[in-house]
Amino acid sequence: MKTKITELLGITYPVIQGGMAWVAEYHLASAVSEAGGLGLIGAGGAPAEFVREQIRKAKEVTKKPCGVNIMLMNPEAEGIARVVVEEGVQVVTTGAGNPGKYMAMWKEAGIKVIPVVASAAMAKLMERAGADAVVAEGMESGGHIGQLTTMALLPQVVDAVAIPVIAAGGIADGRGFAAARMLGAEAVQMGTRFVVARESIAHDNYKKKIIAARDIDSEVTGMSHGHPVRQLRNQMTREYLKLEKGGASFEELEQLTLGALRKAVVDGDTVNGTLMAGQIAGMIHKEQTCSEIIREIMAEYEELLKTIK
Ligand code: TUI
Repeated sequence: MKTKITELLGITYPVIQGGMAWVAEYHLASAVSEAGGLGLIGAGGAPAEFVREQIRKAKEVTKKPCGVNIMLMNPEAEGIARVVVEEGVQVVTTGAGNPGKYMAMWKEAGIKVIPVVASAAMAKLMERAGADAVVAEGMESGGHIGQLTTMALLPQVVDAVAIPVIAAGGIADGRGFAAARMLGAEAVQMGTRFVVARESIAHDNYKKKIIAARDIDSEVTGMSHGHPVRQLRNQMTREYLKLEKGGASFEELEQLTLGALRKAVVDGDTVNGTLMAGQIAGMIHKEQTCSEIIREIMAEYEELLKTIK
């Protein structure tokens, strides 16, 4: 399937895997790239040298390019920004901030830069700064989110910029893919569905929680201090939201979530861990390989096209 994004990135299918902290290690990233999409190594809060190792391991197992997602709130973001240049990474996506100060360095190294944005204004800013494309991420997504839904955000970003737009948030099957294409997206990015991929190293307990989740099972914590994070409801979110409602300070709330993503992904702690997942968790019913996921979505899309005039 040809779109501006498959052309830009040299991939077979316009499907990008979200750069999920702890989950998106080289195993998942290489599997998505091997399956014809674009896999990303999610740097999350990791040290720069860990990211370098991940990039090298990905290169050992696939000849296809894997990108790196840099979470800009990570204090090590600057070091990681240099590592991607040193290791010859071809695609970088960024999240949770403005990557403006790294843009010149990345462009000079020939890296394709794709910032994740949550508003049309940010998309315009990124285009002016030299971005090759943007991911417009709606608040249906898991993890750190903005304020707008994909349905409202995506067409406004598409109208605001001339560079290709990738849709994220609330997309997990061929219907979502088709809807995103109709709203002007040249590709989709999916996170939650890939957490449950066979090649994802996420703990089985976490995968099972996503598979068991219903449409209404996610909560947004941290809204009061400007760091909204979508995750599945559990004891931790109940405690967090109770404290937050009572006016708890940022520091107090931070104590509750310190290391909680690792607890969920690595230890399988579904009680105190942060089970980041999008609103579409309710439509994910089984573990599949990355190749099965991508092929299924493409097949559903092709079938859908036959039903519309
Ligand atoms: O970054 C994400 N999602 C994430 S990052 C993350 S790591 C984390 N771990 C523990 C607690 C909290 C976070 C988990 N999920 N998505 C991309 C994204 N970027 N969504 C929204 C934005 C965004 C928001 C504001 C991008 C730019 C922006 O601009 C602000 C500015 O600096 O102007």
